[in-house]
Amino acid sequence: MGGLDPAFVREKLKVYLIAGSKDTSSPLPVVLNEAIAGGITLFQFREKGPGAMEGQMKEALAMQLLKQCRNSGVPFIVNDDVDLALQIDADGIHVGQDDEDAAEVRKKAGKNKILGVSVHTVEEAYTAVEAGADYLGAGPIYKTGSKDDAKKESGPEWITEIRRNGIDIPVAAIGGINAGNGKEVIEAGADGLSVISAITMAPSPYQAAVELTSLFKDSKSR
Ligand code: 3NM
Repeated sequence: MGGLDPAFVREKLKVYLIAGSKDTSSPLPVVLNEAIAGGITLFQFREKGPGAMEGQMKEALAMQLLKQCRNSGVPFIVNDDVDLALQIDADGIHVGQDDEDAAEVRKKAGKNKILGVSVHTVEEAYTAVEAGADYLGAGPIYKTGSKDDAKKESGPEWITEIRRNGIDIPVAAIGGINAGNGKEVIEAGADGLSVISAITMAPSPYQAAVELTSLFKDSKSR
């Protein structure tokens, strides 16, 4: 188990925006501001893929986004860059299976940072829990255009399978999720919906965030 109160983490996972500078057509800080106004509960800075920023440019953008999140009480997670996360004192770190080992990240980050781990098999899920993950990222639930090396989509059944195996730590579902299909994902047992394109590519990121938020108002969340 991770270091944080699972009830706190569960609350924060609900509408979880993930984005880097290449995921938006308007500047990312503008999209983030709209998404925050629309009610997102968590943000992950995922600066990856062709043309991604590095070094000082990446750090400067991270600092700017962190400030926006801090001003509005939205925790700020860094994807796969432990040094950056520690340097800017982010609220958490998310790692995939090909990134730094989660147990190592937990050691470096201490107990008080949120640690998320992407999992695609039940075994990976058990290992992530052992390593001290606060939440699991489970996907891709539906087909995604936002990750070049994404695995084949699993459907909401992947969430059901995690729960059936007795894993009850907070789970954020990811991959092709939007306001139209999010409800069935919550009903399958997900605590939160992680999205890139549903917000970053929406004509109104604000409206998209509002619609995702509203799914939790009439769904029975755990
Ligand atoms: N991780 P969208 S799928 C970043 O399966 C990421 O672990 C995935 O983007 C996984 O909401 C994915 O636009 C991309 O489909 C999600």
